[in-house]
Amino acid sequence: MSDEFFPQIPKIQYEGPGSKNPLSFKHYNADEMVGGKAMKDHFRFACAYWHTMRNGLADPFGGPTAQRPWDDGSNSVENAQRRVWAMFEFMQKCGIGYYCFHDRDVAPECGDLEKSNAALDAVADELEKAQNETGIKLLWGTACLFAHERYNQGAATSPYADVFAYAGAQVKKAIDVTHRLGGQGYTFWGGREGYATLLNTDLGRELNHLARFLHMAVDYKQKIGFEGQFYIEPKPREPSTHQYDSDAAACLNFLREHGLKEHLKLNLETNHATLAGHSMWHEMEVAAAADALGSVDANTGDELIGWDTDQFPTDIYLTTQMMLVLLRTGGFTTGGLNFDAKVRRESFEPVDLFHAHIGGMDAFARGLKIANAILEDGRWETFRKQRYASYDSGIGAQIESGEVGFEDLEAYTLQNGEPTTVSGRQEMLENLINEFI
Ligand code: XUL
Ligand code: CO
Repeated sequence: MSDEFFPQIPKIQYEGPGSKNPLSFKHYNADEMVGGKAMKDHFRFACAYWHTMRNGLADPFGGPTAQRPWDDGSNSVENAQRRVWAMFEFMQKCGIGYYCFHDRDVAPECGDLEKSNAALDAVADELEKAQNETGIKLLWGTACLFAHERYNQGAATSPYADVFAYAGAQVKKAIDVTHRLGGQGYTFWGGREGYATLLNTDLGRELNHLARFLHMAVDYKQKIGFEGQFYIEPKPREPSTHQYDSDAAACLNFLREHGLKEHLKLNLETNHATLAGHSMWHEMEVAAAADALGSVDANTGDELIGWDTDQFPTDIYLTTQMMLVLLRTGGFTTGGLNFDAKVRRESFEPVDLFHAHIGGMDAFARGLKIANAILEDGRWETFRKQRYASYDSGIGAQIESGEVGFEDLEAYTLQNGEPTTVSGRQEMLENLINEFI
């Protein structure tokens, strides 16, 4: 294993809850079996290239602070290629098996598309070598359709057809590179696919353009035989005032309306759920109910700050809730837990990247163990099942199977009289969950 970029830092080991070593896992133990599956296979942890390698930690009030000694700050292909090895050394030392990238995180944008594509190919050569040497895999790739000034009014929803065309060409290349690197998925996050004001916006036309774009992507994927899963990532606002993929329900509606449902699953991000006024638990249940829970961008927001702070997840209630959904739905197939998260601007040293990822992985390990214990205990699941038991037989079963209509319900109720209900027992259930935390 290379020791060039983080020479002071050893490979992070599991030392158990009693360890006082901050550079160790207290709960995440990759090969430990929980509920019949190794921890690492439950989570499929991934590292986000854009935050870990490319985020200088600027905020709206001040410039970058991050110390990244391997990065000479230039836009050269050589610098981009060196970064690949820093990223892979970091992931190896953390024991993270997957990564995710945007085309423009890994390679520079070089003036024209041909040159940018050549730079991307040159960095992809290096990524391929690093993948082969380390066994680390690509969870998903994506294209940055929001940073360059051409995308100032969107990409697929830009009012300018030439911008749409440029975005299509860029995504074609990003899918090619993802395919070449054996990517298990490809994510569409509509960075500026929305509007700043309705005064200048033809909303219906923009939505149709977005659907055309995704259909083109599906056609291309099928043409080249890329078998990775496509994801769409909801987010309600920021940078736009309103983004069309505003939450899980809006995405599902859009996909169904445009005949795309079978081709895309959802990549849900915790901080985006918060911005949409939902809990992550809610978003995951919505996706799971539609059989569209694909992958997760694991982070958290600061509820006292109104923007996407992309912090590392450390809240055990959050990770427990997320793992309850994942365990109940059978877990990830193509997806995983991608730490779409950045260290604070104050945490500018390279070692902080380790503390952050260790904390996130340990928080999920605890969430997994707690969620598994809750499910094995069975009282919670039994309560929820029991609450709906009136639909298991009699009139309830007839309602679910579609055998009865309003006239039957009228006849039934005239005979049955006033229904009885029992308490929802919220407080009892809150106490039950706390037994395991
Ligand atoms: C932005 C965000 C993106 C996507 C990938 O808020 O989450 O990084 O995950 O484009
Ligand atoms: Co994200």
